Amino acid sequence: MIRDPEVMSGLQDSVRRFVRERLVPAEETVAETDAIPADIVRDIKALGLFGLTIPEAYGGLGLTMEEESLAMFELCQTSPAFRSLIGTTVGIGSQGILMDGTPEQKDRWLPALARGELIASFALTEPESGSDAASIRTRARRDGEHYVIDGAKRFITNAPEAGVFTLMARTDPASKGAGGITAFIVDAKTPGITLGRIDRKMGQRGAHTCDVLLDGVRVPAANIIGGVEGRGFKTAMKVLDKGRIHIAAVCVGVAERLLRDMLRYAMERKQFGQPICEFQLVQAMLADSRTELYAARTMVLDAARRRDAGEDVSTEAACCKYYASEMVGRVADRAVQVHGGAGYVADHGIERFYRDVRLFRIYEGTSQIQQIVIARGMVKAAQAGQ
Ligand code: COS
Repeated sequence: MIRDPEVMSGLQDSVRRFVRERLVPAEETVAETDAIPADIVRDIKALGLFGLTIPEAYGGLGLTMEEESLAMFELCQTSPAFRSLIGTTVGIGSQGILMDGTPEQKDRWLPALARGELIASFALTEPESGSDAASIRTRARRDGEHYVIDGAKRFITNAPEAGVFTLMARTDPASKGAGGITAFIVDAKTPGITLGRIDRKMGQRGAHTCDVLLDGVRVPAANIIGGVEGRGFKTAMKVLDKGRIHIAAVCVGVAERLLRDMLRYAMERKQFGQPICEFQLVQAMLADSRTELYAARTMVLDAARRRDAGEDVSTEAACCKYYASEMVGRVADRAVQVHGGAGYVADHGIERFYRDVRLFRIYEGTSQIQQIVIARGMVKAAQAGQ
């Protein structure tokens, strides 16, 4: 749903200009220094990008899913690290509070998140619990008006920058599955929290992940998202449903950029006396990429519109994440191929994107998890006679 086409197209224009004028020229610096320059972080805040999905009542832009997807199509036509800075606040880090939080929790946290003063991070994965999210071991034990949390979280995006965590912990040790899990809002400054060293990753330099270790971390009982124990797994799954459409939109944005670079190179580069875009085998790579990108873009917008209309899009969100993340992997591979030797050396940035996009098939649920979610959704719908 697009609420006001004129406002939306103004937002798309300003993000497009920002990407072209500020972010693309900084890509190399970010890759070399593994950091986003402070002046760019300041401009990202000033543009209101941290508040994209936080309702206007809390100082954000309150974008619908369709609007958010269109914004991501633009913002992600550059290194994914820039999106990652706002990604956990716009997406999985804040959405639990937004979807299931109490009015007091929303008042307390959302305005600072919308302004970018606080970065929110989503802490679900653990050393022994990745795809099997219901098996988390991090324990939260009630102690008067507090819970004491002990455990370890792994690969937590933006943990080094986070001011607050949406953190899933087991409050009922008797229940080994999803029902014993509770979602907490954890202030990152709480004593007992330590961070591991920043992970050295294959790509996405400038976006940081690390372990979050919790040792006797006292969190007020009032910080249980929604105030009720045992609902944390469902909160996390709902957050991921939305997050998967978001990541699919991110993949579409990055693929747009790669395809544009690929086409430009194919039109400029001459071999055998003519631009290589005249060769049918190169055309096949361009055409396959355009076709798959178009399909992914259309899927994302369809799922986003359905979600905005109030439909349960768990299955469609998984379809989008699965297809778009695999699609951008193929497009990046063809981009390297069309660039040939120039794609393999670091100068053109193509090999950097090739490494960057590999993550999309893994985080917020691997492709294999998306396949499981899709097939289960099909069976469930068939059983319900839909
Ligand atoms: N929305 C709301 N509730 C949901 C849900 C969703 N999308 N998906 C599952 N649930 C509910 C189920 O209805 C069930 O509730 P009841 O016990 O009341 O019936 C409960 O949650 C448990 O669901 P289920 O039995 O399907 O859980 P599983 O342990 O089988 O796990 C998968 C399901 C595999 C889909 C889940 O563990 C998953 O998504 N894993 C990947 C995690 C991930 O993406 N990690 C990335 C790290 S975060 S960047």
